[in-house]
Amino acid sequence: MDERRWWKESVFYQIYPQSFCDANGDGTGDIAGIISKLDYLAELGIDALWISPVFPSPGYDNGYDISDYEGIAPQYGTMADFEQLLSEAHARGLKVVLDLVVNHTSSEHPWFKAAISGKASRERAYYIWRDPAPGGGPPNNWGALFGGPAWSLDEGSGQYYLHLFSPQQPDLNWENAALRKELYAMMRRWLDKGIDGFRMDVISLIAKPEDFSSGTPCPSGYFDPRGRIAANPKLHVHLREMRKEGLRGSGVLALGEASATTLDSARLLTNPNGSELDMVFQFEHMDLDGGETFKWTDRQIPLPELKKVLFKWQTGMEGRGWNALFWNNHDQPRMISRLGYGEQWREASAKMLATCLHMLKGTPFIYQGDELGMTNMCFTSPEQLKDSESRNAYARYVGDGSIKEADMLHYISLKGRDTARTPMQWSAGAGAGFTAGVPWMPLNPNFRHVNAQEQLHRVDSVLAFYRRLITLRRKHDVIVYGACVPYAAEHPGIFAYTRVLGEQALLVCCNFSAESVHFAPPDGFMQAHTRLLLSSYPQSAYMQAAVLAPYEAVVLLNAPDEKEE
Ligand code: TEU
Repeated sequence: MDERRWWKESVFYQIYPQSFCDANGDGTGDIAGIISKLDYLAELGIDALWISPVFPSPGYDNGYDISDYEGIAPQYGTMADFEQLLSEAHARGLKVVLDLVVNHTSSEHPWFKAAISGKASRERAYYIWRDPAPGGGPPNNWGALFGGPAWSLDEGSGQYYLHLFSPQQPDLNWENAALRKELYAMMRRWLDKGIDGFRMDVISLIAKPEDFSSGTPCPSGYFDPRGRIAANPKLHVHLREMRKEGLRGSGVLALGEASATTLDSARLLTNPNGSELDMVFQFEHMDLDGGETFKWTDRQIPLPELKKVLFKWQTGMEGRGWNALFWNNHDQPRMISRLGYGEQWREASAKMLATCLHMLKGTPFIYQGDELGMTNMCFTSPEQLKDSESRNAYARYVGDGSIKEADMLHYISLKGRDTARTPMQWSAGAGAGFTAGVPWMPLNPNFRHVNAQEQLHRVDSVLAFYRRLITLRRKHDVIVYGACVPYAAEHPGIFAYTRVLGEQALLVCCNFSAESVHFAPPDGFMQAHTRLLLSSYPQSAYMQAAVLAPYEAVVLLNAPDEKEE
């Protein structure tokens, strides 16, 4: 069995602070708002919080452009507020994991300001500079993720600096030992405050390869260098050093956002001896409806491909590493909407998707609002868009006439990053209970019927279902440590698998269709000691007739030695 670790046995909850809860009425969420909801979170049953960045930032990328690693942005509160959040979370048994963005800083960070002031500055080498291409222009054809080239010109020196995301997010040069030392010291200061770990933003991209040559362009017109960068073996060298010096060895959670990472690399990154990271988010299943190369379509994720990718990661990581499991985050649309499930099936499909995810092997992450069955936003005007990726894409493709305005808004509502960043829906009242002021981004109009207040005391609510699901994880080791074995992998409408740990076995069957489906269990799952551990419906016909209702998920348990509670 894998070694027991607290973060394997936990359910995490991601807070996007800007949209979580606004205590001071300025329309933007804040730390005091998070504190006010800690009881709600503790009652949900989660174990740990991942808090998206709350550091000072010009906000070009909603805090993923940090201008001071050691402070708290005034819009969120003060360091004293943060310390209170930490101690109140700990008092409720909740661990706190901070978002750490060390692939790049903000262009407003004092390091970058010094670096761009002249070639002689000490911090110049903290960033990545290249001379123009021989004929002039950027050094290669690499594209930035938020549009345009990955290089911007520093007119003073005539050199270009690298930015994989936006020009306001210059990439740090991890080859520079003085920079690494500063970063590790900063991490240790946060650990000294008592945080429990870091979620490390695009950590797979910190080690830039020596090969800075151009590559084959994507439909955007640029080469996407992320695969090449993530494959650089130097990444593992840096992470081992970071583990020793920044994290002071094991014990502190290092959760990596590993975009463009292969299975082989993820096995190294999360190898069980803990020398690098503990677990990673991989994105292969998120890329199935367009990927990062061209997401502005209405293509949907085909279930057979979704299963294929997730099973590859389930079986491929078995005994070799650890997966972080997620359907949603602040960069991804809501999975219910992404799969095209309408209002009629919203609650049923929310419960089914939750079951499917939480029963896989790995650590499940709930993104704020998942537990209510929140959906994508339907944007009707470009003025409503806040995210630079969507705004830039809108300007480019509507601007050059390649995509019609209404179509682009539709694609952005389906796939853009703003669509899951609408404020948390706490109640049907003014401001959805999120704010007493004017919310920083539009509320999803469905807050009047999709909200926490309505679900708190309703026994068949999505929220109540999440509580049951989370409780199960604590009771059955097989949910945490059982190996995942795909079942009926070719079935077009059902996502099914078993989990096996010694004598214990689970069968998980999830109906991804709006039809009732007869679906026979594998041998050994209709024994005297088989019981229905969970169904997402109040009454299930599965044990009697092997029939799954539309979007029903069931979990069966074979536990010969276990007594019925
Ligand atoms: O995201 C990195 C990343 O590569 C993707 O998640 C990407 O933002 C998305 O697929 C674009 O469609 C991280 C953060 O989670 C994101 O919010 C930041 O904008 C980005 O890094 C830069 O810091």
